[in-house]
Amino acid sequence: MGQEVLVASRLYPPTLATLEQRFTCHHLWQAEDRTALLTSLAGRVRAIAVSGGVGADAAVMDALPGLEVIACFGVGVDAVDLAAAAARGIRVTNTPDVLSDEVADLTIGLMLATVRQIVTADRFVRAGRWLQGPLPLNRCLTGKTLGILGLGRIGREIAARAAAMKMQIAYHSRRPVADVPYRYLASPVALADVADVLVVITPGGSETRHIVDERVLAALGPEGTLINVARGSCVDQTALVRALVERRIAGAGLDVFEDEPQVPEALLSLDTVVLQPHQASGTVETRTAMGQLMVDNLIAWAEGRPLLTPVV
Ligand code: NAP
Ligand code: 8YV
Repeated sequence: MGQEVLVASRLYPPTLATLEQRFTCHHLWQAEDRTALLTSLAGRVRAIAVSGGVGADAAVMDALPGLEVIACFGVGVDAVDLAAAAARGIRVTNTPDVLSDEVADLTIGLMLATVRQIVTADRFVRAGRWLQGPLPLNRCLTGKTLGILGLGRIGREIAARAAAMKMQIAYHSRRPVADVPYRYLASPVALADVADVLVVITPGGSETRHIVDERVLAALGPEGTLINVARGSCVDQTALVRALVERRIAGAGLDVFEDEPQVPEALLSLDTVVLQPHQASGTVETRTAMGQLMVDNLIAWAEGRPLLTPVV
């Protein structure tokens, strides 16, 4: 058996099986005494495999002197203390690109479900209310403006799908993207102001914390819909709940929340909201591809080859 790897969180079982074929795995997430396990592995374990949602802090890094690489299952690495990793010379890998189509598909699905009230309409039929009369009319997406906050790998896939639906595309990132035909807006507020639907797909972390705040929601306005598939931290959730309850925005489709898996009680009873359990990349095909890329990064590290998808 090859090198030892600390598995710091629950992983997709087929990914774990692949990892265990190649490495000796120690399971921190199952340990009754985490400190004792880390102490017993200090100096031996030089690699961590972990889900992006759990990540790694400076304390774990310090507990494992000799740690060389943290391989994340997921593209977002906001739960990894990247500064602490860089300061200790620890490399970090993630799983970009292989999930972009999947996340874009779910984003379009959430947008349709929210604006066309697909979930509400399903409940309407099941409750027998159709027998009493038709569903109230909802709103059209064709020709409307989709504002994409974060035109990166996933943002571009969302844009391509929405353009095929005959939507107008506008976006904001910190700098304009050279090779796209879409309209650039210089701030999140300016983007929300022109958007009928605003999709958030930036990374999480301190730089984007509450990038959608009270002012952005006000600019989106009572006809506007917010879709968040990025991170819960990107949206001021208290302000969002208030805006939804007071009908100052039309609706929201949310895959991510500030304190997952907790969802604010107020959202559960709102028909203008569609809620998902952070499942945008959650298909067998895509989770398998993400897992393979995470394992392949670790194999490259173990064999002394360049990492496939390094973050730092
Ligand atoms: P990416 O290619 O790095 O794209 C990120 C985009 O955000 C870039 O356009 C970037 O442009 C922009 N951005 C970064 N910081 C910004 C800021 N402070 N203000 C405005 N724009 C900013 O990443 P990706 O692969 O598309 O993934 C994006 C994120 O989606 C991930 O980090 C993750 O958090 C989230 N995600 C969620 C799920 C889910 O299950 N819901 C699944 C996958 C990914 P500039 O650098 O030019 O600003
Ligand atoms: C994963 C994600 O569900 O890739 C990301 O950033 O948020 C999702 O694909 C998550 O990372 C699971 O660990």
